[in-house]
Amino acid sequence: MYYHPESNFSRKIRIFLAEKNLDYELKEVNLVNKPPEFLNMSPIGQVPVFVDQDGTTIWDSTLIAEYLDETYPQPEFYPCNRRQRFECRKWEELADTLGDNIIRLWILNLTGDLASTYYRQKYETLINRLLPIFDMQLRSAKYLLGGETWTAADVAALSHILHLTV
Ligand SMILES: N[C@@H](CCC(=O)N[C@@H](CS)C(=O)NCC(=O)O)C(=O)O
Repeated sequence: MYYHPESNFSRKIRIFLAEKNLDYELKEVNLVNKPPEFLNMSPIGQVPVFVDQDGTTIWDSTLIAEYLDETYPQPEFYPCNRRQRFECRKWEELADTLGDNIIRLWILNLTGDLASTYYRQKYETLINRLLPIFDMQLRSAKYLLGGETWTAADVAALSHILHLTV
């Protein structure tokens, strides 16, 4: 898997790989100076990118997560039931939107761009709007879908929210 150690989206897939007990090799990508071979694999130019043993190459964490769950189903992270699966995808998407804004704010703080008040406010506003939605959902249940086990939605939320602490 092509990744970056400080990438929350890479963390999401590392959790999947670990939970599914799959052997894998990590290749760190220089995100400041992206190598051409990486850009050839990833049209979006972002980590994670997963390359399976047969050469199947997938970019975008949600596509990778779905591919892993279909190809290596144990344990399952997406419910089989259509309605439940949709709920799971909805919470995963919301978590990833939170993750997008957390990583953008993190990069902004890292680069210390003083002309960035507009973007800082934009990211902070969205983060502050989304966090209570997760908080509310988890007040009455241990997991986002309310069941007995975690799903892809919880893996995504955990990966991104953990980034707020680094
Ligand atoms: N939608 C993508 C987002 C991935 C993403 O934002 N990756 C960040 C690191 S956490 C990245 O590679 N940033 C480098 C860049 O955008 O140039 C996914 O789910 O994989």
